[in-house]
Amino acid sequence: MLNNTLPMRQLIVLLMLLLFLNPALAQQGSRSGNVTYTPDITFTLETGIANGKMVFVGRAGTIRGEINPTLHVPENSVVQINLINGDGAVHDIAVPEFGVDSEDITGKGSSTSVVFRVGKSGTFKYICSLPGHEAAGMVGQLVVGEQMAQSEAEQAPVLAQDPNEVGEPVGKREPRHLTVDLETTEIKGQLADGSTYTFWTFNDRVPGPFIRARVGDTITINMANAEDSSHIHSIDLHAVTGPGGGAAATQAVPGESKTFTFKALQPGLYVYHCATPMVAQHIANGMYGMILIEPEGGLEPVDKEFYIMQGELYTSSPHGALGHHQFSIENLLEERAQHFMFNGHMNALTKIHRMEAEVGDTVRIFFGVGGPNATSSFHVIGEIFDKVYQEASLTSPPLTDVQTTLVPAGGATMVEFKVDYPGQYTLVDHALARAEKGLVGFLHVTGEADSEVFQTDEPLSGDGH
Ligand SMILES: [Cu+2]
Repeated sequence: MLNNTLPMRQLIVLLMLLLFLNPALAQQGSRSGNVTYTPDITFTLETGIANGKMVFVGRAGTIRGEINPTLHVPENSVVQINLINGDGAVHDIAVPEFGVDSEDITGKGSSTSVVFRVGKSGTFKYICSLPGHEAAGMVGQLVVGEQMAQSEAEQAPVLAQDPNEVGEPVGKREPRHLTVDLETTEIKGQLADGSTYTFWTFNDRVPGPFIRARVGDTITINMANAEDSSHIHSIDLHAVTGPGGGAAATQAVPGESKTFTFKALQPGLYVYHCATPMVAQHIANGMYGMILIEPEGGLEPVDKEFYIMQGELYTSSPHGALGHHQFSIENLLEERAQHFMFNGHMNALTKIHRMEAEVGDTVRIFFGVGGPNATSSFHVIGEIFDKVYQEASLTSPPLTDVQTTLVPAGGATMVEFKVDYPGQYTLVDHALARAEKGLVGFLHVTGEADSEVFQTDEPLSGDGH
């Protein structure tokens, strides 16, 4: 027995060693090519017949349903094209300019893909390289580079919500019945200069409209999902007491309208969002906003009010890439955001919309996090919050003299501060890597500089000086 056991042990150790070494060997092998290709952008095409011609049809994303779609890609990006055989004939996908030619695919449902780097800008063709197929209609354009992408992005609508759109304060009025009409839409809009994203919205804005009511109001929400939507949408308002915050009653297929009515039982500043699976995707794509339920008698009047929401986007191309950014489910699930933004656009609060106040004004910011995942460390550079209504509780006494306040995903805060000195004040999430991914806003303060508050030897550049 003993004699048998020893060699067995040695054998096991040897086997384990081999297992241990093997992956290392394999890894070394794959490193022999000095580039690891992970695509920056992916397209899926399907072969088919349209108007009596052989064609490629876009399968997903913005090219879905398009015949021989033009594929826009940033310069020097790694592109993946998947091809699915939709008609049963023999086909392939080739981009001759980049020496790309896939294997042939035969039989309906078979597929292949090619991955390549586009090393130069310009307009190139992609084709099926089987004899006669290009002539029969299987040809489309691959557009590489900035200028095309930029001019195309400029034509896309700006969906960034105006932070000045805060509605009418309720004042001292009695409770009443209000009706709010919302439409859910899916539109390709500007993400930054030279880039676009297909946002999902309430009323074509990110965030959706600021809804303002008072405690005791009865509110009817009419939610219509646009005819040309591709997905079911809904709304869950955190101000609602009832099933799903409204989501149970509002799941609407494209072209459908849903309605429900609720009573605002508790004051507060509440987030609303789409609550249709995958909820995180619907929220990331822009389906969030806020509803303010003012206490009886209304909030204290202030000089300036602003409506700001933070969100993050998960795309297959990196922050800063030009052209159309596509949603990446992998990055969403890994919580690896490529972009962070206030009010639905990289430039929403820096170039597109202007937030202004005068020295001596009291400023109130309704600040919420759509998310879907990141918590905000909300901060205004060069200012101190006089009051923070923590977690947007309007019935608790506010914190006073606060530098940075935490705002959870799906939560909000209300902050107030008097502006004492002119200049450009920068709004950030103090997790400052996010500023590098687009999360910046400006508050412009004009008026007289009081040297008791602040003084320098040399004049400052910027607003109000
Ligand atoms: Cu939705």
